[in-house]
Amino acid sequence: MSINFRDQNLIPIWSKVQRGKRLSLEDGLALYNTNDVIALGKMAHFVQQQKSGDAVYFVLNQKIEHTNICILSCKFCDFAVKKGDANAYEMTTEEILGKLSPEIAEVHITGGMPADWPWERYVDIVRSIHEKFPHADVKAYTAVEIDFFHKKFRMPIEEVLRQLQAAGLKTMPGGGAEVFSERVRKLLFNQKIGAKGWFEVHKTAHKLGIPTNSTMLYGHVETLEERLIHMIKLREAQDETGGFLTFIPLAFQPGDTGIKPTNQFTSAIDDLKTIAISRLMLDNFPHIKAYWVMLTEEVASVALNFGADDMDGTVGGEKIAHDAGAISPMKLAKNQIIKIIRDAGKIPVERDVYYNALNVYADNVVGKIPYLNSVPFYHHFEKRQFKILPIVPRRMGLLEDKAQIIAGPFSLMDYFRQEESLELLPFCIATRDQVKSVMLFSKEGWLDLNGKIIGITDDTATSVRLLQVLLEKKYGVKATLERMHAGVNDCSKFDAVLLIGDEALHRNKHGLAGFELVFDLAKEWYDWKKLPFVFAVWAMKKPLPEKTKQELSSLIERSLDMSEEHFGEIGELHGKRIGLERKDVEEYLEGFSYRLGEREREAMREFRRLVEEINMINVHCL
Ligand code: V47
Repeated sequence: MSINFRDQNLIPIWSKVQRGKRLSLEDGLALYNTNDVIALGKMAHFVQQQKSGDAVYFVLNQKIEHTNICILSCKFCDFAVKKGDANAYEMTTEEILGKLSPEIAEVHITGGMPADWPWERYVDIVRSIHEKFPHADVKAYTAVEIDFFHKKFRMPIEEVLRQLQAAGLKTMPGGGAEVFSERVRKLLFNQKIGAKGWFEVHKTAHKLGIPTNSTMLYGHVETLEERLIHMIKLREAQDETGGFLTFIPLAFQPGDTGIKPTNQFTSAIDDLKTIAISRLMLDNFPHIKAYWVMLTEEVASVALNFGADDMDGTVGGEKIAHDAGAISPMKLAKNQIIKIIRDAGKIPVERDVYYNALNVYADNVVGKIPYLNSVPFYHHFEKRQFKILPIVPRRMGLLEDKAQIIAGPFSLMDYFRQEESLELLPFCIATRDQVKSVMLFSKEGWLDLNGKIIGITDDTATSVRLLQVLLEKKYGVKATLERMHAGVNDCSKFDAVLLIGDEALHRNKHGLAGFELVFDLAKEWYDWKKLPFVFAVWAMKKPLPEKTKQELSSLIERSLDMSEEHFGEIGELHGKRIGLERKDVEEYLEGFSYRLGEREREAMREFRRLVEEINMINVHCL
């Protein structure tokens, strides 16, 4: 991709971005100081496309702000009041449940911190929602609230989180981060936890398998340098835990806070720069959210081509921003969100709290397995009328069942299940002998796994069956398999863990603490059968016009041909995020066969026979 730069200072930064190199604080400042906003947006859009293809996510969600009574008095907040205030309110659990409906997929809970609520009341809110609306994932309580519970109820942070997790808490929102600057904290929120406390809560949550979000409140008294330091601190924490799902820049709503004498909102240029710069700085964050409630619908729409791949959701019941004068509508209907995303040229993807795609609302969607081993299919792919949706293998199969995807490298098991409605293209993801990215990390040898519990990544449809075949047919062992959720998990409770894709590749090189033994499933298969293993095959929905099939095949063929000459270039761009050198990537990609030949077909037949023997051919989940 080429960009016409008006600001020459951006050229060395673009060169870094294209080579997957990290940006520094100085780079960030150069980006904030540029007037070449279009070039900045294009750079961010390049990274956005690498991470999310054409997808923009949204969720059907409801905000619950259970009370506005708060013992703190943060200067930027127009929402909080003191007990006895005429506007003070406290919701009962029944009132909260009354705000929800069965189609809601995410309940976002955050509120004031009153002096007199007992601990059980907070747990009861989470438990009641989880029990009454099991399909609604609970995203509850900011780090500030968790820290408040820890101090008020004299429980370690870990215990607070464990109890909430047991009640049904799935993820945590990113609020309360404000700006990680002691200077700003003393000026605006001196009673609140600072960076140290905020990170302690989030890292503890990640350790327990609770993914979290992150925010930055900008546009008040902070400097540009403080914003960038904030992003760099988040990036470092993400390197450590990998537990953050998204970053949400929150544009300050001045309201009656009196912080800004002229009560100005942030400008659209500042908002778009902040979205784009966060996409470029936070190279290890999967998502950047354009929170339309604070940005306005118009700025959020443009942000979808400036680095943001996430629009939050319908957001019923929001008060924090609206009490501070936000001019966005109180609730954005689903169809309006879909229209905004489509008009931006993107695929509207309805998601759950973990960013699993539940439904897509676009035509001509082609799936992309978001792992390094699939890059050769897409690195030089010219999209034409197709739109690209990165999606893990099992979820791709689920969308294929709903006919929401027209083609993709389907997991072999999904191809077996759906064979009638699919037509094979001559491409696959198959290993020759080893794979390095479908790995069982174990505390025990194979034979000792009998009767043990194995954690299974949520991503897999085929590797899990290969594992079952190996356990039962090669080793004569039966274990209990338990699905993990997307994002960080607490693996310590399992005897072994099956990981696939880039996470497995990373762990294969750097280890998974507590799991001494590492087994490569393709190697186990090869040593046993002397056959390659086919993990995925390209297929297209029947009946699609012959012309579409021809076009797709030739676009894939062309990308493969060009990529096979340039595995080193792919290594340069993608290696660092997985912790691999350029030569590791070259070696890894050379281990795959991307074209479906006779050996691969034979391997498919043999695997199918074994899966049928263990009676698992049509079983969807565990
Ligand atoms: O922590 C308070 C901010 C946050 C104002 O995790 C204000 O998905 C602007 O964190 N102007 C709460 N912001 C909201 C929040 C959030 C929102 C959307 C999604 C997610 C998520 C999290 O709102 C507070 C504070 O930083 N805030 N007052 C104001 N006047």
